[in-house]
Amino acid sequence: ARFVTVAAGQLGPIARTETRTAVVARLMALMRQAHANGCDLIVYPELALTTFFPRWYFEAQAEIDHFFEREMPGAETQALFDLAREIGIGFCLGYAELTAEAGVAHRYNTSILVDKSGAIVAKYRKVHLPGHAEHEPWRKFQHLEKRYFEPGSGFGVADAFGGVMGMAICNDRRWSETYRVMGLQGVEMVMIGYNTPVHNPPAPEHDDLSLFHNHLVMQSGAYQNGTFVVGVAKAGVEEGVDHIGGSCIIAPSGEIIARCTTKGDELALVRCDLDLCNSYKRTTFNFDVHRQPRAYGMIVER
Ligand code: ING
Repeated sequence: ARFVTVAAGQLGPIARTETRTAVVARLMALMRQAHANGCDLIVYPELALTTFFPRWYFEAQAEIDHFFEREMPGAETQALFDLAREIGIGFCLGYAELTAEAGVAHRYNTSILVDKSGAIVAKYRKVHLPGHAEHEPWRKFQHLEKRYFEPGSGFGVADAFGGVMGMAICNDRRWSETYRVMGLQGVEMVMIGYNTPVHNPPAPEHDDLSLFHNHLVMQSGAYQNGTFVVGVAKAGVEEGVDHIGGSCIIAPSGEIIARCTTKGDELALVRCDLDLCNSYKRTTFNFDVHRQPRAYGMIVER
């Protein structure tokens, strides 16, 4: 057995005016509770330090950049890293990353994995940016991720917590390729934060199915790749927009083995035996024995 006791650290709404310091205090409270319950690792939502700002159209880049982190850890987030190291727990954190590459500014919807020593052992930048790039006033609220972020380059895995760990962010979880690319790298636990409005303006007829679709895609991703999946919501009515909860921990069987039932700050936790992945990776989803890549070419054509 290779046990990793993991917590889904679900967050309720973050107000636009809420300071990073106040949010970090909420994250630290969940981290302490997770540690008190024997957790090795806590997974936080996507963009966990601020309100989900892509719901608004901003003209001024300076106003947009208020929501971004220029360094990680920074002044307000250092306390979270210090607590993690002090009590010996790792974490996965989503945030808006502003970085300079060869003197050019780049902005990503980012997630990092931090180990029990407080070291960043993996960084992932969201590949599937949903929504739209221009202001669309017909919508009750905007979804301007295509405007505010650049897409990341791909899905990697990291050796940490005694297993093979992977990350994805929100809309990524709806695309089967997300899990398969990590599955081909032997992933045993995929950590996915999300901010998902109940209402999807382009397809309101899907609204009643938003929780079902949330679980459907993560359960299938888990089963089809023999991996645990941890899905963690920023939930509740945030600046007037209702977001689903449904944070959960899913076994390689595809079964939901723990879930949150509120739409506030809440923990769900499971002692996961990563060896259970082999029951699927060595049989039904033994890729080397059963996959037929020569038949799949269309998937990677432009
Ligand atoms: N949010 C939503 C998500 O993929 C969405 C956007 C909702 C797309 C419903 C399609 C349908 O969960 C983010 N942040 O990706």
